[in-house]
Amino acid sequence: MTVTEIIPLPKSMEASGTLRGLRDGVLRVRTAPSSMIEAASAVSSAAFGIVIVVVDEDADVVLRYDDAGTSAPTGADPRPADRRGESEAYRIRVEEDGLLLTAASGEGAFRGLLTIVGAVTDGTLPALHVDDHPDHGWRGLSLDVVRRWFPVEEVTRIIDLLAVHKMNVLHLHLTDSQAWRFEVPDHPGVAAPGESYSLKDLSVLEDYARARYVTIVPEIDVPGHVAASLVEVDGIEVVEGDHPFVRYLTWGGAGVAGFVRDGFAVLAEHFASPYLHLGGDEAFGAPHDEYVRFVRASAEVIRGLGRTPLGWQEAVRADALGDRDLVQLWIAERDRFDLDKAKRTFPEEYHPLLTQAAELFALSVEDAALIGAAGIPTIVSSSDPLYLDRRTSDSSRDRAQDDVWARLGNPGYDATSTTSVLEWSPSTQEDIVDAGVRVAGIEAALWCETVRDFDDVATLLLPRLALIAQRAWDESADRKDVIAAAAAQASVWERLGFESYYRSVEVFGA
Ligand code: TNX
Repeated sequence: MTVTEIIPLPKSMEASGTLRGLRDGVLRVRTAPSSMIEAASAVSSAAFGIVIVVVDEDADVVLRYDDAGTSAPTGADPRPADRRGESEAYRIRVEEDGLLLTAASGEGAFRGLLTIVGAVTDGTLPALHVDDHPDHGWRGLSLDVVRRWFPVEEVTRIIDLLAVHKMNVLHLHLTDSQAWRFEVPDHPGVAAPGESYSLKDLSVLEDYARARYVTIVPEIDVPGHVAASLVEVDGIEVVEGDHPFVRYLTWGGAGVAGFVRDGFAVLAEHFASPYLHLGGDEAFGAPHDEYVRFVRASAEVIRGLGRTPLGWQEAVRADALGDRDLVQLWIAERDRFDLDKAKRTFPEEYHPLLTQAAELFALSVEDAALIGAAGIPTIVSSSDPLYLDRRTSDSSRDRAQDDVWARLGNPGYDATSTTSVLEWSPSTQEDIVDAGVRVAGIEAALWCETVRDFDDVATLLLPRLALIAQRAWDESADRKDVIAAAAAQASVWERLGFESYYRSVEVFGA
């Protein structure tokens, strides 16, 4: 019997027949009661319809892990630099009449339990023999909650999906030109009315994610990407560039430094993440010295809060990040700015902005070398193939869905096939290899300029996110097995509320 219905596929997994049937769809685990089991049960019921309970005898699974019953999840520290996933390692063996799951930590035990419930077939537990741990300690998704508003309930659904696919970072892009999405108490006018997270919401999200070993890494995107969101907000000075769409902040601007400090302080208070993201991308129009000053000052604010700064790749040009910080590489070679194409894609009124963008993007060619030379641990988010707002080039087996790309997805990117990520890894990306970049992890990104509803979210996310989860966990898995495992997840995605996943012919067949 082969089990192929889990994604990411474990590093090593064999199933020698069936072990026993689950009684009443419940998985009985012998271990000390802990909040880890409660969270694993919540994810398992939502995704697989299997409840996990703690029993004293006659268990299906005997669970041993170092901090059994004592430590609550700390919020997975997706510790990046050079640390592989030791703390997430787990193994499964057949023993007496049940399975023995051993793990180095609650986190590893959580991953192992999800492997077990994922492997249950027709209510029957297979005789599993598994040795598993991830290649990358940071396996993330960046979610743009600005261009489209995501209520708390939708974010928690996405957190469950991440947990099922053993991903451990949800990067929340909380501010952008269109809106500011969280409450900052001293600046009451800033948060978008009715469509922003209250302080309580932030805590709800943090607790939910943390229980599931997902770290929320929150971002304030400054000094660019502030076009409309901060204009006319209680005394925050926004500089108007030489085009109406070009606006940016300067550190010396009235009210700016205090506001940015207050914003990061709120995030530090509500999120346990060791990392806070300062944005720093596409600061169109900002003079270089102002940009440098801003990024350095923001990084200092974050350090002052006892956290580690992380910025988009442009931030490296400010010489503000070092080998104890993190940087996020996103501009893939094939997406380097094509001014002529952009001018054809966007209306004339945007052209002056596009020219400024082209100048800034021209600098991106050097970023990987700067990052490599500075030894900054790097989260790889290459727009090709990790940007999920890219349209897919393969068709859907559901004819009606074929038309979706007429409106969904970023028109500036060339389409690529759903499974192209299976041919990609940071170790095949030339600029990373040539510059000797220290890879700290992998993060997909969902930008939402064209997203209307949650069905659109599902279409863009899946099945690609599952394939990315596999690459981040173990890139040596066999391509055919990975595709089969992804196809077998459809019922899980439906249960979790992602019914509109893309029926890619490459994954589901014609
Ligand atoms: C670039 S990625 C952006 C986003 C857009 C995205 C569209 C990044 C750091 N900035 O603001 O939404 O492209 O794919």
